[in-house]
Amino acid sequence: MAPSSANVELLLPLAALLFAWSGQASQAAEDARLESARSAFAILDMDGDQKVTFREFAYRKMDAFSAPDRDGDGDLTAEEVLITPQQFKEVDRDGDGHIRLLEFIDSRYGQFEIYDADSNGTVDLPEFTRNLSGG
Ligand SMILES: [Ca+2]
Ligand SMILES: [Ca+2]
Ligand SMILES: [Ca+2]
Repeated sequence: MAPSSANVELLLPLAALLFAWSGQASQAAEDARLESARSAFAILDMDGDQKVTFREFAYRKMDAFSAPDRDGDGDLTAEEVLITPQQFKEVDRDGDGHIRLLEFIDSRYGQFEIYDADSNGTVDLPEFTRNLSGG
């Protein structure tokens, strides 16, 4: 069950989630988001112990960033990620229309500490989903 090799198709939902979690408010969207959160969590939790460490997060978030980069140019455009123009603007700090890896890492979507609400060094599923639902 523990995914040990990076699989782009597995990581796509994670990438979509990291970039799109504050989207629509409908129940269906919420359910889909929770489902995505569970699969994303499973991807992040490389050793399957139900806890995501900083190291696991750091490793997988790189994959999450590169997975949607369809043209492989090393950064993400609005066409490559599922976010609103407002969210894109928030992450695209220098406003050049491209999300670069450092911009992603600096954004709230890329911060382990923001997920680790109780600051105990690991992120569990409730913490993960709570943060993704914007709470
Ligand atoms: Ca783990
Ligand atoms: Ca930029
Ligand atoms: Ca924690």
